[in-house]
Amino acid sequence: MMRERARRRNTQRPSVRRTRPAPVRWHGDALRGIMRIPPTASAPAMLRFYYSLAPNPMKVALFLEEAGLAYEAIPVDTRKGEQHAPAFRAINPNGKVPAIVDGDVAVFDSGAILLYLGEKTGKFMPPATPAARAPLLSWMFFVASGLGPFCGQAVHFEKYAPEKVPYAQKRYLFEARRHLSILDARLSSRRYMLGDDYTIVDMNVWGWARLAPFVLGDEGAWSSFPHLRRLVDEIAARPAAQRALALKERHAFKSEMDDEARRAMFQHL
Ligand SMILES: N[C@@H](CCC(=O)N[C@@H](CS)C(=O)NCC(=O)O)C(=O)O
Repeated sequence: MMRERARRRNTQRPSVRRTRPAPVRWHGDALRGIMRIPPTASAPAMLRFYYSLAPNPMKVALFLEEAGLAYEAIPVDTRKGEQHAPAFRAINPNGKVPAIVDGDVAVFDSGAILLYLGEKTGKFMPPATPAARAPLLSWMFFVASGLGPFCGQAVHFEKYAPEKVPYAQKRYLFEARRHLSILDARLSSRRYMLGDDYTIVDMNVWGWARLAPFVLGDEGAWSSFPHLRRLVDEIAARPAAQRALALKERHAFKSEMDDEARRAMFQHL
């Protein structure tokens, strides 16, 4: 009887051979990386992080490293136009990095990813009270709608626009500087953007703020933003920031801003 039961157990429960998904590593191109890797119960798919070395992906790299999350970094070479691959557009219809795929969930836009990961892990977040969420959301959107776009356009008109447009140069440099000044003023009376604790807002700020001299085309720019500089330097000294920046050793992104790169990144040309 017992032997019969054991026989039935063995035949009724076919053994499932769980194979570990073969992770796509650094050598893959964007399309290889974008392919879905089916999760198994024993080995859930690793979070996939689509990145380049630009400021917005670097903030997300910082969070992933700070939180100690396992992730698979998949380079998207925007100067080769890989951001327009249909498989990548399915993840980020906006065709820009960063983006992540976490199980069945895709998230794009650096601020949204920071909020998503912060809420999911509970790390680097202020208390979930209206009073604490108000400055969190205000500063997250300040970076997303102000600091990021104005710094980006300042760099574009200074360094990449095919013609010099003095009015645009002046306006974007002015606005980039103005946004950096607002951050500096905020940090003059508190250690971090939200007070005593290091949060996703500081990571969000770090993405562009660490490049202030480059954005403003002014080597001496830090003298105008001593408090912001203190924050940027403090973050730069963190092991997680060093690991995030070390992503540059992992993949050789195209460096030339040639016709192919311009066609990929400045589609209005
Ligand atoms: N609002 C987006 C902006 C993303 C963005 O502009 N990404 C740049 C790199 S920092 C990019 O992918 N550029 C390639 C392109 O525009 O084609 C975010 O914060 O993630």
